[in-house]
Amino acid sequence: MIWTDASVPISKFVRFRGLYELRNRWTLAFLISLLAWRFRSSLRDPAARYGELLNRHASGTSGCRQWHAAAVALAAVLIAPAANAREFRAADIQDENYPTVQALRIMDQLVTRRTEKRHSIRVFHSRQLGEESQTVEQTRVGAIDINRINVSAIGDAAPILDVLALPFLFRSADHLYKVIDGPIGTEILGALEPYGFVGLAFYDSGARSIYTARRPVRTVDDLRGQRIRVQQSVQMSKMIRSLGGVPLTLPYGQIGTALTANLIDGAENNWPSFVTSGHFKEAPFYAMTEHTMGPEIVIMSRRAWDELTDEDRTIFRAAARESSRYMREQWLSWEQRSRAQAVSAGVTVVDKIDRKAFEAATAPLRNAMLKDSKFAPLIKRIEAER
Ligand code: GTR
Repeated sequence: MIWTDASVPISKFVRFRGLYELRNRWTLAFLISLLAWRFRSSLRDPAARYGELLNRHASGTSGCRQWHAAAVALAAVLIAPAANAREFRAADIQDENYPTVQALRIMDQLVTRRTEKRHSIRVFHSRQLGEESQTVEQTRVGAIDINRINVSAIGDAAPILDVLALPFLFRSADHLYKVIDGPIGTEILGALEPYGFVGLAFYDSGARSIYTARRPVRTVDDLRGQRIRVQQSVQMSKMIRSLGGVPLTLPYGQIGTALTANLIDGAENNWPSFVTSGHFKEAPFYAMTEHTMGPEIVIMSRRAWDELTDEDRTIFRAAARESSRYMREQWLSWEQRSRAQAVSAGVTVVDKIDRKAFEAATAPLRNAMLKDSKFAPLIKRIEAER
């Protein structure tokens, strides 16, 4: 389906915003007529005005003060929107046409339209603002306003997100959607403030699988000793170790070179990342381990959030959520197309995998997290979701 602006439902707050603007315009009109009236009456009869001013001064209600107050109020009305108006910087390490980047652009369109161009979002893709480990930090300190990032890549900074990236937590895409679209998802988004972020929405990321350069992975044993690149994430490193592999933390942008230079034997990712990054050319064995379905998340820096009015916050949140619907419409066909492209380029897909064996080997990660009283109830609620 093609996403058009027209297909975005006009929500109540847009109508409310219209009223608010109208009210502002009436205030402005009132203040201007007040000033005009004062100006005209002083022109009409300067002597009488002078006498009136003296009287008012004596009675403590100076006309000058009224003039001043009116002028200040007018300036406030005129200047306030301009001072708030702002271009927000959004980071996404994926390429220009990747669905997450397109979704951020949709978010920009919605924000721009609904704030009547007071705010907009400039999307920096392809690691223009750095790799994810850097953009997380920059978002925390407020140098980046919005960040689209994978939950694993921010899990060290906001451990609650590691729950969503636990191996074999989700039984299916539907299970994942139920969780992230429902109250649990809203709760997790709302729980990021203590870590310095504001969660706006989740985007799809499909399932991640392991791909290798020299020998295919069919069983857990096949991973023994293979050097597998992982995101900057303690949990992902532990996961590869639990499977007998050797985890190597590398930025996304360096995987291609590391594969070519034989510094790593493989990596793990979803179909669209495997293909758009070109890794399929260096690592032609894709094993459908589907070990995690950790989604992408759109976060905002606390600093940028604090600058927004309540009304604008509602606009940003709704825009992020609506852009995620767009993203989901794209995702399935992106997965299918990417897989087809890889296969036609000669990639071997290992889809007969004993996933139970992978699940058993990685179970200690889940069990360790279950011992943490902060996360145990959340994990159990996610698992119980039907
Ligand atoms: C992708 C994800 C990126 C990044 C990357 C990686 O699936 O969209 O945000 O985390 O994986 O493996 O570094």
